[in-house]
Amino acid sequence: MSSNAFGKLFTVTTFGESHGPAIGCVIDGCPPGLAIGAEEFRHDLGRRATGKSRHTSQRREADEVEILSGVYEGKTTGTPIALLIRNTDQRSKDYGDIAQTFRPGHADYTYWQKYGIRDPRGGGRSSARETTMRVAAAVVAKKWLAERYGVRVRGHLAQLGGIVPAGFDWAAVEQNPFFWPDAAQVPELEKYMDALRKSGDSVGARVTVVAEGVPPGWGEPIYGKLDGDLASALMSINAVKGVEIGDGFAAVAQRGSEHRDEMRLDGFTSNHAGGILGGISTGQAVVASIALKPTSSILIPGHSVNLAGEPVEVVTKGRHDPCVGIRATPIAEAMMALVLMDHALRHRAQCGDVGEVQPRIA
Ligand code: EPS
Repeated sequence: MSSNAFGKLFTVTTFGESHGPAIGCVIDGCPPGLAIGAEEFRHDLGRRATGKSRHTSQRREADEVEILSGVYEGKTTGTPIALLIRNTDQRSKDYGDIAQTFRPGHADYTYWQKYGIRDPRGGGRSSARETTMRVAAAVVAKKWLAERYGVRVRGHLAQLGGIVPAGFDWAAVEQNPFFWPDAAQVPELEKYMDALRKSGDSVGARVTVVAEGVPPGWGEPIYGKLDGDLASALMSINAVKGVEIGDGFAAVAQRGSEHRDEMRLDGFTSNHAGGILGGISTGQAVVASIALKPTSSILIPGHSVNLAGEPVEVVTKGRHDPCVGIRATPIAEAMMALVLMDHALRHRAQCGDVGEVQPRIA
């Protein structure tokens, strides 16, 4: 099995390598009649792209989407939607040394062990470049979810290294290159990132993603749980080492009386569950967080071995992200939207006739 596809009714298959001629995806199962144009991909792809600030990789890709199929006269036809983005700013000579060795903490080693061959240029298939197509596919999912159900998916950086938001304002998130919810802290983040870059090191981050407007009932027991599928989708993002739904690991230290979300007819009084109970949405906001590791492509020398089996010291040069979490907010949103879209269609297929059941918590 190769596992480059996911989803059951709304499926997304991605293909391509970081330094190959192009990357792309095929979306299958999209309902017909959704208006979509190539220009609609620009906003989210721009939010995710490299080179937008000095704090990310300086590779400059146009990330212009070509719609190859599945759309006729501006509307989806129900047939597979193929999207293509051509790579234009590869600098493969940066990877000359890496071709002969393995970056400590990178998939270089595990791809080699698995396949016995690898495309080292730009990290090949293991590169975060692949996430471009997840974000592109999710533009379709986000639009359908918003139009059909009023669902809104948005995210923010929730921790950068040791720094946590002092305040919270959704309006601030799109106004700075970090997706940070407290505008007053942006100078502190810039100073931190400048010093980090100068040191040649990298740092981890936490991203939180929230979907509002999800109706109750999406998700399936037992092996198709909404939180299970979300965890799998979010964990599939490059560099993710942890996923939390709602209170996540904080639940370990909580009492039942604290953790439960009490119910009144006019609403739940809290949302420790992150909008999911028994693998099925409650109608509250679906909330998930991811932990992203510090990137392994750093200038600090580290011990490794080369293809000849000799000990070597590795220093990774090139245009790398000192904190990949800075660009991960649109990617986390994308995976949340793709999972929700799949579950919306799955719920409609089996339980579309059930309708609204009373009592419903507002
Ligand atoms: C990446 C390494 C860099 C990043 C790349 C992700 O690639 P390169 O060395 O070719 O510049 O620029 O990110 C993107 C190109 C992108 O679009 O996200 C890695 O190792 O994951």
